[in-house]
Amino acid sequence: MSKVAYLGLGTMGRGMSANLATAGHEVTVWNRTPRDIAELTDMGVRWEPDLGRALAGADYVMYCLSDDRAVRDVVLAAGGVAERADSGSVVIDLSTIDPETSAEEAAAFAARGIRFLDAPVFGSKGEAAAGGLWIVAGGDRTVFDQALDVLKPISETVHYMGAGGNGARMKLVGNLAVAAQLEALGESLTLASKAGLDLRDVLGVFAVTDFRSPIFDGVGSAVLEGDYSPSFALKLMLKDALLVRTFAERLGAPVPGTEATLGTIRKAVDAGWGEENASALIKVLAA
Ligand code: NA7
Repeated sequence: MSKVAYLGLGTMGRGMSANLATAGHEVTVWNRTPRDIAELTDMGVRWEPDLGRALAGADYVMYCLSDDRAVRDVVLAAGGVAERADSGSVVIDLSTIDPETSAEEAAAFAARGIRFLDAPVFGSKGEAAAGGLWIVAGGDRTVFDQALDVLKPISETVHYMGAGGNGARMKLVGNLAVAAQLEALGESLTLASKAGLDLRDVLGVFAVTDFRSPIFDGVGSAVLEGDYSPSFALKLMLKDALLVRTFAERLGAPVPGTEATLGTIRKAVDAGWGEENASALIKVLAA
């Protein structure tokens, strides 16, 4: 079993660190802000307030931080992970960030001979807690194969996408599809409601047809109950839609649907729903 330094105890980090400990790894967690980790200490997770001490002697350094800014602060800034991780560690970034930031990380670690994978995850709070995430990883194949020891305990599937950066690229490709589905669900339910259809019947049809989707099932029923408690915060979906747009612009790929969804997300965030679940964008369409 390995020694894991796990950085970032947000929604995703709590579930991931718990599952790593449950799998038998020796997990030390660090977070910028002190957190109550009583439920994790029961599983053997150790809290370390000092980043340098958390990194010392780790076989793996893993983190799932909010955004590019967080990765810059924790990893790339002076005194960050790229400077202080042990040269023998394997570093795994599970955050959803710009592939260009991921490339900066890869270069910073390569300069010190440290092995690095970009390995963002699909799934949100429930999948993180259940060890059922879907990981998309880029980097050296040998490093990937070795890292399965710590990737499997947190995931249902682990996909090797090829060269470094391809995990970050795949994640944005997938997030385009997630945002499109939420926009489609919101528009469909609003249209159905205005047409006088029973929305439970509508979801019943959505659940069995050839356009069915777990997102329509899970989010659809929560929306009917007015439940927007965050599994994946709307403010993070705004971050992701902006990343998709920048990524697509660089490549000259048209994303008019994402552009429209971005408008919906912005209105929802401006309405004060950024801390709610990403599905809160549907409230804009229903208004
Ligand atoms: P959360 O629950 O918002 O957690 C974010 C984590 O990132 C949390 O540990 C934060 O620490 C940390 N963070 C955020 N900004 C910073 C900075 N500037 N410096 C240090 N640490 C920071 O997000 P999720 O767990 O839902 O999502 C994480 C990623 O997975 C994200 O990319 C999603 O798109 C997918 P804090 O507690 O605020 O000190």
